[in-house]
Formats: sequence, structure tokens, C-alpha cells
Amino acid sequence: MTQPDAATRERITQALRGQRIETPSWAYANSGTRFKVFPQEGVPRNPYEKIADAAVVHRLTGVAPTVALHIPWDRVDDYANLAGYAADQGVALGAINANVFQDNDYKLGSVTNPDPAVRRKAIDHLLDCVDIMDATGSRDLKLWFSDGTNYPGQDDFRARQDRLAVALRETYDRLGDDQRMLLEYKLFEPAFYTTDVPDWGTAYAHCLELGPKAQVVIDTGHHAPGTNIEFIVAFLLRAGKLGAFDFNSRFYADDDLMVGAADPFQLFRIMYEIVRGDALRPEAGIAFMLDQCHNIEPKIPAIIRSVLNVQEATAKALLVDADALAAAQRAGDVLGANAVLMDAYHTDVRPLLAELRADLGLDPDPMAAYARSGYFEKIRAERAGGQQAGWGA
Ligand code: LRH
Ligand code: MN
Repeated sequence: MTQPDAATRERITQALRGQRIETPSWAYANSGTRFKVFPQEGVPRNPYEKIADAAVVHRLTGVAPTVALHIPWDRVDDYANLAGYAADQGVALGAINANVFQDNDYKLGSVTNPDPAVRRKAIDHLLDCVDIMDATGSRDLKLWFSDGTNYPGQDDFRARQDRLAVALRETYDRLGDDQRMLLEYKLFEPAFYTTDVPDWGTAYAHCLELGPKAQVVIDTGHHAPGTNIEFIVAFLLRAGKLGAFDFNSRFYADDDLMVGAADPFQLFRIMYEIVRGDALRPEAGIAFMLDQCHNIEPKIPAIIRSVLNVQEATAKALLVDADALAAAQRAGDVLGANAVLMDAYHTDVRPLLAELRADLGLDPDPMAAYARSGYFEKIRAERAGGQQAGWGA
């Protein structure tokens, strides 16, 4: 596959300049599995230090200007002050993630719980998160519910959907004009028989019922094995109901590994549907977020690597010769059409990206630049004492 001509390079680098990837505060903190959380040196002890680490990722990649928060993991006394600190660091606060999955009261569900008092408590947390959005200037409220059941008969599916709809409606009506609700689905875990928002269809149906400010989040680790995620991307984009991604990758279930690590070809196919739907530009309103847990690997380099993986998949997707593809598809040329896509996928876009970074005044190799920066040594020394941040699970 020959390297792209000058005009194509210009078109691609223009599009890549506008790429925006949001990093998750919790990926900078300790995380693990139900078996073990392995603490790491230099891990942040509070949201300010998480934001400082996210700012390093943005300074080195140029395309990660926002940080998603998770409440209460990122609870502070003064969110406006936190937003000011983020701005001083050169980043902004992004999506606010509610958390109704770690309180003892939520054993049988949060907004779907049979107990109205528990449902009230959960809804009040969602409303608190909108108050926080008002203080941080965040556009997106991201909702993932661990709600579900473990045994047939445990609860009534319809009643739980009714309860969910009531909670979503009250929260939706609290949103400001420029605010959105992003509803995330997940096939299973921690519930193992039903999950109340298990798939894109259920999330889509609730978002349709709610209104234009409700959109679906696709977490790439939340599907049954073999699910064609790029089809879901194309469908929701066409319907105007794709609001965001939680990017990560997996070999088995919700492994939350670095995006593009387990299946770079899938990430390419997903980004091709984004490019095909003209949805890469920020004005299209899609929030491209990472949602990962770096249980054994150093966290900041893992997030830099993840941002680079998304950039590489995007550059390959932008390389697809759309005219040749359309012609082959019209002609029913199955192998020809497939070859057009595979040519782009097999193109080494790293030189083009290195050149783009140089044009942006950045080091062409952010991973090497981070290793040389001495930042890890600095935070390891500074953050020796105190309580490391984590999931608190
Ligand atoms: C649930 C999930 C959700 C977050 C959590 C950290 O699996 O993907 O997006 O709230 O991870
Ligand atoms: Mn997620």
C-alpha cells in the first residue's frame, strides 16, 4: 500500500487536528479486579493530582483536553475551584459519571430497587451530579446502572423498566438546555441473570422516549462476544442517538484493557463508521472517552498509548478511499470492496502521525517523551505519603 498523496495527507491531518479524546480520572488511580488491586507508586491521592496527570497526557498528545470525573470518587468541596485548577493545567472537566453501584442500599438495585426510599436516594444522587455539572461547566451526565437480577423470578422485568423510566425522566427534566444525558448499557456484571440496561436497543428505546438530550454510550467492553459493534455505531449515528464512546478493549468480558490492544482491527472498523458518518469533528457531538483500568501496567503511559491507538485507528479510517469503496460496493465487487478497506488498515500511519505532532510542536513520540520527562520520578517522590485514590470497591 503506497503512502497517501499530499492532498490526502492534508485532508487526514486536518481531521486529526480536530480529534478530541477524553481521559477518565479513575484510570489514573488504583484499580483492579475482585481478586486484587495492585497499588502503584506515584498514584494520585485526590482529583487535583488525577487532573495533573491527565494534563500531562494532553501536553504530550495534543488531543486529550478533557477529563471525565466520577462521583463520589472525585468528590471535592469546591467544583468551581477544581474546574479552575484544570484550566490552569490546560485541560477542562468533561463528563460527570454518577455512581449508584457501590452503596449497600443498592444490593437489589438503585433506580430500579423495589424499595421506593432506595429509588429516591439514587435519583437524588443523579440530581446532585447535575448540580455538579452546573459548577464544572460539564455538558454530559453519564449514567451506567449496575442494576439487575441474579435469579429468575427475583424481580419483575416490567416493573423495573417502569422504575428506571421514572428516574430517567426526573433526571432528564432537571438537565439544562446545553446539558445531555448519556445512557450506558452493559450485557452483564455485576448482575448475572438480567441487567436492566443490557444492550443498545434498551438504551436506545429509553433515550427515544426521553428526548433529544438523551443519547446512548457505547462501551466497547459491554457486548456479548462476537457482537458487531461497528454496526451499532452506524445504526445509532444514522438515528442521531450516538452520544459517546467508552473506549477500551477486551479478550473475554469487560476487561477494560487499553483500547486497540486486544482488537485494533475492530477499533479501525468502528472509527471507519465514525468517519463514514462524518462524526469525527467535535461539532458532531460525539464524546470519545476512554474507560479503562490499568491494573498491572503504569497508568499514564498506558493512557498515552491508548490515545495513540485511537489516533492510529482514526488515521487508517480516514485513509479509506471512499470513492473506490462506493464503486466496488455498487458493482457488487465483494473482494474489491473488502480490499479497499484492508489497504487502509494495512497502511502504516505512524510516520504521518509523527509528522502531525511535529507540526503541532509536540514530540513525534509521546511515549518516549514521557519516559524522558522525569514526571514519574517527580510524582513518585511527591506522592510518597497519603492515601492513594482508587475505586473504593
Ligand atoms: C461500568 C463502567 C462505567 C463506569 C465504570 C467505571 O463497567 O464501564 O462506564 O462507571 O465502568
Ligand atoms: Mn464504561
